[in-house]
Amino acid sequence: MPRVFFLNGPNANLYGLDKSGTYGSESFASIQARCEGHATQLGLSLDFRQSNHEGVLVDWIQEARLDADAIIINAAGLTYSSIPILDALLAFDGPIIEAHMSNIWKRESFRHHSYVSKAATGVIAGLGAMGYRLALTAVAELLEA
Ligand code: DHK
Repeated sequence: MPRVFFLNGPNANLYGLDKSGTYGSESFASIQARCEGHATQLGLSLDFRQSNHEGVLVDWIQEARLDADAIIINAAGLTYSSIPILDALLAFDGPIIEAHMSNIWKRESFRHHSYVSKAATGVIAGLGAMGYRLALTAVAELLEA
């Protein structure tokens, strides 16, 4: 069964609690559970993780080189600053989907430049948690191709 790492960056654990409402009302735990259900339907083994720490995310991306066939990543605020995350992603051979809950291009200009995009196979943004499930579908199809 193909193995997918779904890596979430800083503050993703606050989805559903964020008072701005930018990320909707669904909790991170519920989003994770729905992704796990969708992955099962697609025949994917999903490892869904979140960290507030850049180095932990780099370690997980390096782990994926040995243990995963594809990566889905929402590096959250680190998307716009982290060359270490970019370098780790560039060392990964399989498909990489960059996912964002919000449409980052509709937001502040500092969110318009993504380092993650330089390594991503494709980008999904602005569709909330549905985009996460679409990312899983994309990975399933890319791994079949
Ligand atoms: C999530 C975050 O935490 C922000 O820092 C990004 C991203 C956008 C999202 O839309 O999922 O700018």
